[in-house]
Amino acid sequence: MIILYHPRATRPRSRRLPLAVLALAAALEGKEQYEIVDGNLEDDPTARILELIARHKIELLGVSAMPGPQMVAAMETSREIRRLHPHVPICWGGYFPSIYPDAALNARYVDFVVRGQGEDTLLELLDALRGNRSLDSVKGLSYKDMFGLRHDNGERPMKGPDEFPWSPFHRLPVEKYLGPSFFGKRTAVHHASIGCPFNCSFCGVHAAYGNKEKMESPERTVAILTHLVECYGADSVQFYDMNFFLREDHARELCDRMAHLNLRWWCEARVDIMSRYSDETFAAIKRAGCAMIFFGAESGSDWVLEEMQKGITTQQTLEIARRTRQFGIIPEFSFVIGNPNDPDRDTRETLRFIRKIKRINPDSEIIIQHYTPTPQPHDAGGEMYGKIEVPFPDSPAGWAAKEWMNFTLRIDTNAPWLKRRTKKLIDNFEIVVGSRWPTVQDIRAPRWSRIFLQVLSAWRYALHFYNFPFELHLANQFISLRKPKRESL
Ligand code: B12
Repeated sequence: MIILYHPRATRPRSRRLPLAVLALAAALEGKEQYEIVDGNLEDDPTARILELIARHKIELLGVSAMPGPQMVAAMETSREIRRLHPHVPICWGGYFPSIYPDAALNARYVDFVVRGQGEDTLLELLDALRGNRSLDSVKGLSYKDMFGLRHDNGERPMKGPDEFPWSPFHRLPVEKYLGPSFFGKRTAVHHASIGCPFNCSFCGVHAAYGNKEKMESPERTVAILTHLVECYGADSVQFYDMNFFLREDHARELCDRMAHLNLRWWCEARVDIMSRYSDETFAAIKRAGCAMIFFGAESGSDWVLEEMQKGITTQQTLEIARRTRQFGIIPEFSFVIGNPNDPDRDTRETLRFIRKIKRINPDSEIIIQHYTPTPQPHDAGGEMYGKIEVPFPDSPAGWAAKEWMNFTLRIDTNAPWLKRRTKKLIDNFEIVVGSRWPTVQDIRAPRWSRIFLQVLSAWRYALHFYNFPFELHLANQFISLRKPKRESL
């Protein structure tokens, strides 16, 4: 038997379908005996894995790990399984080992690392473990041999979603994953493409997947959504693709095909691409049920956008703020502030820019994060923005330390180029703007709590006075609004 383990990554109320292990399960379905263990669902996933080991012969424990608390949970379980059952081979896949394969393989409890897309690599690894092929013929695999020597096989070319079978939803209690959200009572998730063709210098997708994007056909996306609606009563969906809209003709076709499902939905898109879309396409997107679009606006400085190879302009972001308002779609703008070259100027300009966005479209949701360096792949020159060198930890345990967890979660990167004063300004502005315009996405927050935060913060925002927002910290502690995009534990 093969165990596919998805360690806990979020609070139970934010639990969503574990797409990574579902994609792997699709590759195994009908061919292999396997079991999914989801830490977002089970109280004690390690105990559940131990129970499976006691009852079956386990050929492989496949562990999915994103950087952050999910990696910590992956580490703790893998360590325990290795201690109690040293003969069970353990393979890590997902964003953490794809971006930091060295750190993952340095752990005694990780035998194999799958980099990037995992379906075919997993099948070939199983073949190799059964002696039907050699390990070094498995593309996308890194491993330690019996002498402890490290091998990194070549990259695996990426395949499009249509080349793989559907997720075997019946292997999970889907109803437990369709929780209420701002978008509906039963919100599903779907990934309708894989990868991203852009080279933004701070993004982990490029580092894990290279710079290609392959899209699912509109027919298949709509067939899967129909299944989620008809079999499980989904009334809303969040698309997790990096770029849900890459081509206008594809966007039109998809929206026209899905409109009859009456779903309310959220997706991620780029301001440069969407600012070129016609009014008819915007209207079709709205008609199809789109309620909110996440945009990586990143900075209010064009020189920073250029340096980080983002490929968008501040003018395009303002244009999107205006057009989303015109069509009644809420834009969610994310910023990564405090870049290495001139963080003070970048911060000043970006805070001013956010205020401008709010004037154009007060409904805009604002997400503020600290610029966090991510290793860049060799094909992008391997150099990080600002030519900085970061002493990344060389083991999962190193990454689990508090300072690196804060780094990963973009709470405090401890960046040597960022003065504490500038960091404070970013954090203070975040709390002021987040109180002045509390997110609409926290559906549990009562109306009075939003009004209270708005009243309390109004004078600060009006006077541009962000220093020492003690009262807002206190109020936010009690009200504790959900932080979109920071849904980890
Ligand atoms: C969904 C999601 C979340 C959800 C997770 C929901 C859940 N189900 O638990 C939530 C909202 C909780 C979340 C939180 C965070 N996330 Co997140 N998230 C994503 C997102 C949007 C989609 C991931 C996904 O489902 N992909 C679809 C599946 C099919 O693809 P996949 O995961 O890559 O899996 C494939 C391969 O990796 C491989 N694989 C994966 N696991 C395994 C295991 C084995 C054994 C094998 C063989 C192969 C394998 O095979 C799979 C199929 O091909 C990605 C961005 C993106 N679009 O990819 C960011 C992303 C992964 N997140 C990221 C980050 C930073 C975070 C946070 C740290 C954010 C924060 N500031 O708090 C937290 C940390 C979470 C944690 N607790 O550890 C970054 C990671 C890169 C980086 N820079 O570190 C990403 C890439 C976003 C970005 N552009 O930067 N996230």
